Amino acid sequence: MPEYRSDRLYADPLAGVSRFAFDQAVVDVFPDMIKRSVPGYATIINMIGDLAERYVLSGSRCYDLGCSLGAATLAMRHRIRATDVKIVAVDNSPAMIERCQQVLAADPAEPEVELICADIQSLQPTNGSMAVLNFTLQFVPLDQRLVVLEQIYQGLNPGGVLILSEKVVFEDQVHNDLMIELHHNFKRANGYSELEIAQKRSALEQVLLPESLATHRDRLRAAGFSSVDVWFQCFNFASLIAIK
Ligand code: GEK
Repeated sequence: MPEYRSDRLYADPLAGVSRFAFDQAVVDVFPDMIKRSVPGYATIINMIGDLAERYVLSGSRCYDLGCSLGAATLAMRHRIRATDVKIVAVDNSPAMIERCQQVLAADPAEPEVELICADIQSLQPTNGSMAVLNFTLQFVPLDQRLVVLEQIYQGLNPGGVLILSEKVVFEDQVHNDLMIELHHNFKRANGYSELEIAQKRSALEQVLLPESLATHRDRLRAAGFSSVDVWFQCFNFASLIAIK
């Protein structure tokens, strides 16, 4: 299994903070980075497994869109009880895909996983019973997000489910500031310094574009989903379930 380092990417003062990218340096620290940065990440991954057991039907496909190192793929793979299922895992970062390939090769479980290095905007799912966008849509340009959700909706079978997890913003400014502060406290408690928090925040500006829960609910309904709501939230991180 690959070895991972702890995340110190923003620990030293940088002359200029460049735009955040999912490159080799991020891949090398990714499991530590996401666990220490996203409140509830482990719970969400576990629940993706629970939902896979419940929703994935025999003879269908599952999609992990923006799969990174395959955490959601593995959660689904280990919990699917249906037979003749294929998981399609997609990411547009070659460094992520290369490492994910190693992670999957070390995992002997069924079902089959097809790993694709591509932009999720160019992928048309088919015969899906479950799709996962676990903190991926937030990196897709705003004007492309509805098209991505429409493609997923088209590719799901009736009764199929989409899990959409996102960093979110709140319309009430006081509440929004409080959620940001509580998230920063979470990062401090996990060992990140003020400098690390500030430099990472600046790297993600213009790259990770969060929206409100109302915007996500409205867009999921506009894409066609009939049942849409939040099942998990911790501060400004939330996950929605949308059922076709
Ligand atoms: C997890 N889901 O561990 N097409 C394909 N991949 C993309 C695109 C795109 N347009 N934009 C971003 N990505 C994972 C965590 S991380 C979330 C997801 C985070 C990919 C990008 O390369 C990265 O691997 C992933 O989406 C986002 O459950 O780091 O905050």
